[in-house]
Amino acid sequence: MKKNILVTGGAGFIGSHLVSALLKEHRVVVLDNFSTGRRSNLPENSQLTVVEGDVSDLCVISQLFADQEFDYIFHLAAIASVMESVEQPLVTHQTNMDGTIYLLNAARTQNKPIQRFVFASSAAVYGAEPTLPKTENSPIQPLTPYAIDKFGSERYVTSYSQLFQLPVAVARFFNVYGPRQNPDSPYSGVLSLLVDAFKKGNQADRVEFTVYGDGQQVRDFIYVADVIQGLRLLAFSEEARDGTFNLGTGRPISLHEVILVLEILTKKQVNISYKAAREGDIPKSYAAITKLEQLGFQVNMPIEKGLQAYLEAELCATV
Ligand code: NAD
Ligand code: UD2
Repeated sequence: MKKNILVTGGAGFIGSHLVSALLKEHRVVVLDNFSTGRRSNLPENSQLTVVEGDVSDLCVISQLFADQEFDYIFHLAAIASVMESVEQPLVTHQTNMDGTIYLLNAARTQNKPIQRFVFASSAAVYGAEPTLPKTENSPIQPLTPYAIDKFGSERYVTSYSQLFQLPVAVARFFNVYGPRQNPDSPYSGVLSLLVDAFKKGNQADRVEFTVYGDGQQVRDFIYVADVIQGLRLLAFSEEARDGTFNLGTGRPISLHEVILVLEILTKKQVNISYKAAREGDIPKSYAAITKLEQLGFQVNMPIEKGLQAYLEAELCATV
């Protein structure tokens, strides 16, 4: 049966992929203030309603829930830039934490019982603590206002399940990549910057790129379609109820190795300029995903396949 599903931040990079997937079976309402999201990320679809509004505006949330009730909520709206949270902690806190509380409260007080409230958290909650791989029980060490608000929100989400029996699930995203990721800031995801460099250097044999540090830093890059697979499991499987899950691939790869894969796929060379490692850069981060796998998750898009799909979407004619 068709469900009515709210996706906050649904016009953004990850949200828009989720919306397209959900629309195959359900009605979807997107709440987005279009600060980084774009209308053009969303499909034309009679089952989709787009509400322009701010999750940190209590009047917006109250009106939205007065107008209709939801079966599921995916809460992805956030100021996703860590740098912005460092520069403007008060403003980002309003979206990244107050917005979560407003939504949780609206979810618990609507008449119809919510079937799942899924919250988009981040591997940033693990901070620089070196234990690897990161399991959901690894030490938490949030180092920035962004990470602190993500962890605070997580705690609110899980406390709403304990105090009010709201069915919830928390997803800790690792490094997500794929089409529609915005490469416009120097702090955008490294793969969006790399693919953008290939786009710009399209006609040349060599592509220019700056690596901060020695290129040996390790990440767990997960293709956006696999993130959507994980989010659906967190919402629709009974076993995910009230759990916290890493959403990664469990397959670490260094920046140098990723660049090599891109060179092989595009048959172009990257001319790397090295600069000092960014302050606070984490040398290695990757997920243990046993918990997610127990829900039936499989990595469908390992890095070679994911990068190929990403390049095809962004550079279509040239790859
Ligand atoms: P994004 O910036 O593309 O998406 C965020 C969306 O939220 C945008 O559409 C934006 O317009 C909207 N938004 C921001 N503030 C809002 C507000 N106050 N009210 C309503 N809408 C608002 O970023 P993304 O990469 O798609 O991130 C989605 C979620 O995943 C975020 O919560 C982010 O923190 C989390 N996350 C992303 C990554 C990643 O690798 N991309 C990693 C960890 C966590
Ligand atoms: C990710 C998140 C960040 C925060 C952090 C917590 C993204 C985009 N960033 O940062 O929000 O949650 O995890 O751990 O999801 N790099 C280069 N050249 C560039 C850009 C980046 O060498 O032009 C390096 C960068 O220094 C880092 C690596 O590439 O070592 C990955 O960078 P990133 O910003 O994509 O992701 P990360 O893990 O640092």
